[in-house]
Amino acid sequence: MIGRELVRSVRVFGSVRGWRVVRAAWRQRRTDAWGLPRRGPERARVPGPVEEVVPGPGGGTVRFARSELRISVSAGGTVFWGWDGAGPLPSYALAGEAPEPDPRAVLEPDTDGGWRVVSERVTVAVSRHGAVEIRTPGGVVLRRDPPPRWWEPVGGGPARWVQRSEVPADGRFFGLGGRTAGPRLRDGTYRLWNTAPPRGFSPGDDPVHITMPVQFVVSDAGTHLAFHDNSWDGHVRLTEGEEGAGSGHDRPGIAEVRMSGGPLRCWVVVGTPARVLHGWAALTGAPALPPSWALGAQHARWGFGSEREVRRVVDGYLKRELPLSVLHLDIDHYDAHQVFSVDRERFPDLPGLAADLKERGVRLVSIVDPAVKAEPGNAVYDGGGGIGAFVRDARGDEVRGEVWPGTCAFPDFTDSVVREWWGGLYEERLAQGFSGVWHAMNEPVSFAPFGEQTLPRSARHALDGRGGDHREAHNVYGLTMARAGYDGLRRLRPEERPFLFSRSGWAGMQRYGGTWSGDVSTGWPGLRASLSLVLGLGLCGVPYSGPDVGGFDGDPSPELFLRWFQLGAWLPLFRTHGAIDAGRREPWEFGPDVLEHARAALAERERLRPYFVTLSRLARLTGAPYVRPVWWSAPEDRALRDCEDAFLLGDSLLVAPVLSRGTDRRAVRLPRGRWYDTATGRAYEGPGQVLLEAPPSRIPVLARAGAVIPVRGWGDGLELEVWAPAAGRTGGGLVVRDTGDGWEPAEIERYASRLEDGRVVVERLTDDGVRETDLPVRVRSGEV
Ligand code: MIG
Repeated sequence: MIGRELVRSVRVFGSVRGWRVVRAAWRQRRTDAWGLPRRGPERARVPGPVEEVVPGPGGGTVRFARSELRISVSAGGTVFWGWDGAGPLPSYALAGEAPEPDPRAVLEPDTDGGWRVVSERVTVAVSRHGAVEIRTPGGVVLRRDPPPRWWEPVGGGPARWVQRSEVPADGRFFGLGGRTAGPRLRDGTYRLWNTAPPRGFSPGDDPVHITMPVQFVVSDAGTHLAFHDNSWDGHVRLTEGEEGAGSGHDRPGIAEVRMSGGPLRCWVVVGTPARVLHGWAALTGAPALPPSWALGAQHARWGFGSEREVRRVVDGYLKRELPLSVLHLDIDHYDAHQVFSVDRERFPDLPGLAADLKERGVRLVSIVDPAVKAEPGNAVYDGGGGIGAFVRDARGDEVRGEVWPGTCAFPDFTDSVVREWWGGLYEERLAQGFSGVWHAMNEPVSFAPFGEQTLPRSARHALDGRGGDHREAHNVYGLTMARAGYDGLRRLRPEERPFLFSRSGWAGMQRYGGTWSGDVSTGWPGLRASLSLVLGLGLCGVPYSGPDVGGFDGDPSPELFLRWFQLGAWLPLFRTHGAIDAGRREPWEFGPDVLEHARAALAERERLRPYFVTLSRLARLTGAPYVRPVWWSAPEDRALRDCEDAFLLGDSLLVAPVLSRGTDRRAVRLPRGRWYDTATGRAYEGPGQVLLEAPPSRIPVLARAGAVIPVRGWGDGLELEVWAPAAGRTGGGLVVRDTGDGWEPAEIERYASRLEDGRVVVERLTDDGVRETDLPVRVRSGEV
């Protein structure tokens, strides 16, 4: 087995590198054999019977014979519980301190010798053996966790644990970070270990770059999010429930979380989807607000190879009058693949190029990989070495890996001193004229033909003063690198909001920026996977993401490219990308028809830029993702929970991309209410399914009756597009105007629409009442 892998790796990485990566893989194995304790005999433990209860803020502590459970319900209704005395901190997920406990929430006796905490939004009940139930104020059970179980190594060391949870039989699971086979997570086991698949990935490849122990559960009884705050390697096994299973009894849905170490603690947020995301953002941080230019069209490629080629591509867009907002430079613009360097032969004057492009409305963004070539004389390596920045093994030697530059060292971003040093290095990127950064390879990756393509598990990390190893630090590597980059950019260029997106990450990563699909493979399944990732990440609090339009590898057919482009145009990060040996990704390379249809998609994206600006602001203010599952505002509609091929963009639009070949019409499942096909103006009534035309020129997009949508109108001015409310109904929409790329606070404007004698009227709602709008209004639907 290993033999065959070896031969393949030599072929894949080329012979010199091939043997080097083989050596690296052996080295990793040896490091771990030495640095990790062997698994010896273990002792199992359960909490045992309740013995004592100590009231505390927001709840208190319930002592069992062999463990204790801390419970605290916050003023906003967010629940925390932690076993073995675990509290909310330290945590890489939380934005700051734990939320204030609800002063009125106290532990009180429940039936059967148990205890409960009753608060306005949620009740937590603890049985006398340590089962925990989350109930709605009406008493309906949203989640029931039987007592957990630990396995402790007899010789000491981290305990493994398992926590089962039961959810209502009709419940559906979502989330767990970015999953390729979602958004609805079918029965199966999902690993919690950020992983770069060795080749491009497709639906079902699991795990990929961003895993999170975040479950989003939708059921008739209500919606909730459960977060096991623990970054160790683990698995979540999901089994959907069944109503009336067996002798007419419901079989609950089951989520079983198994962790290889780390605290057993959990946050639960309940309420409508909007409320859950709001609570989640309050806990883990508001999403970073991308600069406005990052909401425009973006083009990337691994292997532009030279300034000339960059100019050729940008000219290609501009001379065809195709809008382009951002161009990305990949690792091939580095000097010999070394981060924070430039190949001056191919890019002799990057600042000049950047200034030129900026003048033409195109920003430059740079890839930043974490691995640093371990070679004295390399300035970054020398600088990092001087402060002990690089990850070491258990013997104290710097850990080495193989990445693009060759033999590399890895900064330990779980050390605040290292973060500060690394953030300072972005000064070089800014001096080269870059406007933003794109983090990759930060799972982190170290090439290896066998074993895992990452650091040894025994590698030591600072973990911000606590000390620990890669088993705990691995999943937060990308998150802490993002923090370093974001904080660095803020310090270095305080007047402009940082633009950063990161391939790997963890719960809370939205504080520093967004993400993208990673190397999604070119093909119809990859197209589907890319939508799944965006939806799942949005429900985990990361609203800004998008795929490699066209797929990462190979050559998309013109049809596939076009359908990917048409999907991408409606996603927050709209970026074409491809590997160094992949085919073209410029819209004009696929023939005149594709070019015309791509032009239409680009034009529509530009027209909707004010709506995207509004959605980005709302995401920051409320935690709601721009891209939402169709059940977002109607989670009680069960058919919607199973609809995975369409999404809501904000409150107003429903987008139904074409995800399969040879399609010119498709079924679209509508939430309740009236919806207009934006292309034909025809009205449809939901709930239910309709068949819509999806010619090559466009994908179906529907507008909610009554919607008021900010768009770019005549002369690029802001304009309100309004879709007539259904008779007897009203509508509305929110608008946040673009205040540029700085930190100016923005105001939410509220608009209402109604019918008056069959005429559509739009008004602005303010604190002092209703006002006429000062914005031009365009009514888009004649059907009333
Ligand atoms: O091993 O930098 O996901 O976007 O083009 C592949 C080269 C390395 C992976 C990134 C991809 C990027 C590529 N990188």
